[in-house]
Amino acid sequence: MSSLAFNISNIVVMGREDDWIPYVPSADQVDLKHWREDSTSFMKVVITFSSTGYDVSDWGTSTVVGSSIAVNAEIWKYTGIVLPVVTKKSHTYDLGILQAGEYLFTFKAWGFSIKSVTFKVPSMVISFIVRPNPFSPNGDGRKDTTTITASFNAAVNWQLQVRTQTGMVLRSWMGTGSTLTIIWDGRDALGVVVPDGVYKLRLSGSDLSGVPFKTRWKQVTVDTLPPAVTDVTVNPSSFNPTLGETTRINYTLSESCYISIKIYKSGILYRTLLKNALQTTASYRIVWDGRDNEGSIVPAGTYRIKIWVVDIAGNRASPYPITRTVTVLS
Ligand SMILES: [Ca+2]
Ligand SMILES: [Ca+2]
Repeated sequence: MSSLAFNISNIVVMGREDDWIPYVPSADQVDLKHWREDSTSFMKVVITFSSTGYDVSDWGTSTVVGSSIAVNAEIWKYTGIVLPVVTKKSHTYDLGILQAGEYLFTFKAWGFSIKSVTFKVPSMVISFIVRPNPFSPNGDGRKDTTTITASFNAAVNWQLQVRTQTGMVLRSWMGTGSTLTIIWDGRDALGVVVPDGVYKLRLSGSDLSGVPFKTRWKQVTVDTLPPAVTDVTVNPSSFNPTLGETTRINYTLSESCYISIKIYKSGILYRTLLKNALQTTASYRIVWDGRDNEGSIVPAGTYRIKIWVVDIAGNRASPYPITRTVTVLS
């Protein structure tokens, strides 16, 4: 718009003094609107101009001092010929995650306060994390507990519950503060480890003046069942890589797992085919071309293929590793 105005003035009004001068809008030209997306606050500023001869070269960045937020924009007016068309220019400021409270937002131009608006940020959950998930409270030393952490934008009285899918409360904790860390050992209130399954975590509470914050939910999975690895075959059981032959390692997984497959001879590692690869429930065929990790064809002999399978909750398939042999011919 401004370049159009510039062209018009140059062509139509030869020799006229054209310039951009600082401009300070009036309050009724400025519209301020606050909203939140999740826990992040935004402020949209819309300025209405009476013609095309205005520009905002810099919207400024928001500065927060206590409960006051200010932005300072640089706005220009063109002194040449312009089109008398109402134009709007807008910008949205990301105010970030604000502590609970009431805020005064002031829009300034060239250091002059133009318009202010107040808005409230209620207390709320900022983060709610459960990790590891799934976990396996079976006492084998791997992922036996899960850690639930949460943070709030104010000190709150919180309550955390573990519930069944049908809403029965199995375990609960409460406290006061702006963060929480709970290590759940998979036991209910009576100390009994809950059965495998998917449970609901419910985080609720209120700020210190009693105003409740929005309740948040998360799912957590208890899985103590080791994965089943079936139909483990190596086909063919002998092959000659110097002739371009390969062999295939086949297996079927009962659930999503991390898989490592390594090939050894006399205890020496020759080839890593998979290393902690995440694979979903399916049948797999992994090809070995008879080469080592450097790409050279391995010496003839009998090799051991070791397959380590662990599910996401840390349960290991038995045996660990699963072993098969294959003969390399030359
Ligand atoms: Ca475990
Ligand atoms: Ca499992």
